[in-house]
Amino acid sequence: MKSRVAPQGVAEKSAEKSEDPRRATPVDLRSDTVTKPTPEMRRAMAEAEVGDDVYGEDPTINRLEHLAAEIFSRDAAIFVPSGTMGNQIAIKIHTRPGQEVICEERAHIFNYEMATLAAFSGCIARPIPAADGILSWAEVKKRIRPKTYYISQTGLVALENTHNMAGGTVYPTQVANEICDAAHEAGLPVHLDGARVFNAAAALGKSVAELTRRFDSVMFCLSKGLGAPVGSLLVGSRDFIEQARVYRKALGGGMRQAGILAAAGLIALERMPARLRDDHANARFLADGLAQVQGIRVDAKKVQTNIVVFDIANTGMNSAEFSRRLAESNVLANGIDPQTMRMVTHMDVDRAGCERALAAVRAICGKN
Ligand code: TLP
Repeated sequence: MKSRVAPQGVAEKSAEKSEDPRRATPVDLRSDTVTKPTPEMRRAMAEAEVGDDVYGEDPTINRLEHLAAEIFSRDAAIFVPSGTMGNQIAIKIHTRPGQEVICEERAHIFNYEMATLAAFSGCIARPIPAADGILSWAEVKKRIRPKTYYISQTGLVALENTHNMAGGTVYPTQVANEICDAAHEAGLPVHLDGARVFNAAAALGKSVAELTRRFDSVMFCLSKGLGAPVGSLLVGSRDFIEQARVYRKALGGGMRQAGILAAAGLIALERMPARLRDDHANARFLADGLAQVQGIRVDAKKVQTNIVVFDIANTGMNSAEFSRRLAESNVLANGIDPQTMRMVTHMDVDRAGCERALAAVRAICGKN
């Protein structure tokens, strides 16, 4: 493989018929973070009105924050450079050092945020295993620590919707609402890692406001399925967002003429939610195809959004080998453990790209 990076316009180019897959344009299914800004985004970035956002003077950032607050029916929002920073600022605000954060055991905040909840907030995670990554109040309740002075105390419940490593699974709104209401009754705030909450909304045919109304704070990403090059937002009450400004600065996330980024973010937020169903249909197409391949186990019916997680234990390959052999056909996908692979669809992979990915999988699994 010459390059690990997908060039711009993969979607159009992958449709071109190529005789030799080793010379074809990469089909990059490693993540929906790999998308390149659209020409419209690039134009908007070049022409963005900017100012110093640490002084609150960047008009494009201000527009993006207002739009995000409006879409989520909240008081306020703050632009942050990454989903990780948004989640960790929220954890910092909601907790005190020495507390526990309840989350599902495959949660991003627990596994992929460099233990920042310990390093920055002084907390530990209280992870709970849950089928398809979807917690219930009954399970959460059991992990809330008794209010005894010599027992570490629960400070926060954090959910993830869609749940990335469980395969892009979606919280039924009622289940999430029940957790929020009951946690509040128990005196606990609830944060949503909604990196892909627009995918959840598209899958359920509901608005993100409806899905997230009962959460105390929500982080969502512009740079995943929505296709922006950089950025996430944290939304919540005015007081919460004022505190978030302090911690964003403390973490080095106070950017200056960041309107250049927000300009692409505005296009992501205004235009891209409407096309997420295409990614979901492509993911289901991939899952249906993968389910037919000998040695692969995947329940295609569970693929609701843009992520396909599948078991390769019976292919005789581990995930490193599987990825390496796919890459020889210019199909990129990563393992999440030695026997599990993940493929993520996005705006730079079209149906023809998915067909190519399936053909490459069939070829390495010895079936055509
Ligand atoms: N997820 C990335 C990797 O870090 C695993 C990916 O390729 O899917 N919450 C969730 C649910 C996420 O999936 C991610 C990124 C984040 C937070 C963090 O976002 P960034 O990468 O912007 O810090």
